[in-house]
Amino acid sequence: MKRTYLAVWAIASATACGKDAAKAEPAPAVAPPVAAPVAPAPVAPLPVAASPAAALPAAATASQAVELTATGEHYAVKWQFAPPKVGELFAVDLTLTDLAGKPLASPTLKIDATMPAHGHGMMTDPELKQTGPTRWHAEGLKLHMHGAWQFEARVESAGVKERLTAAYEQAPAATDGL
Ligand SMILES: [Cu+2]
Repeated sequence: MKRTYLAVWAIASATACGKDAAKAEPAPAVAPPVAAPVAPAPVAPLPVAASPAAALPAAATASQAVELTATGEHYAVKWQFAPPKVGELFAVDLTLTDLAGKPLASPTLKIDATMPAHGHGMMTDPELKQTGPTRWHAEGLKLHMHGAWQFEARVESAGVKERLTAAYEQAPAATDGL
């Protein structure tokens, strides 16, 4: 009895496989139309890149954003952020271009903030994401002391490295000095 059932199952699965295989063959004929929707896909990144840029002016006007610029020999970096409070996490938006304002070829960007007079950096490790051809967004920065900070961007594109810095004076917290 068991053998009979096994045989039936075997035939059933063979038939099923055969049908699937038969269905799979006409599929290539359907494939060309599938390839067509793939072509428009590369267009999608453009609207995506445009939306963060479009969102920026609203955010900037909403909170009187600080804007720091650093121009080097090869690159220009702009930092924009709402004025942070001492010890509170904040986010920054960055714009990175060449000196003509154009996007870099496959750039890598790393950021940091330090207090050169004290020889220390931040106590957090910000998360940086590229959001457009010239745009980055970072979360998780924290200036844990008031005083002279230096925002640092390390850029590399096509083998050309540059470190760009911009000074920022962190205001004391309202409770400092009490
Ligand atoms: Cu310090």
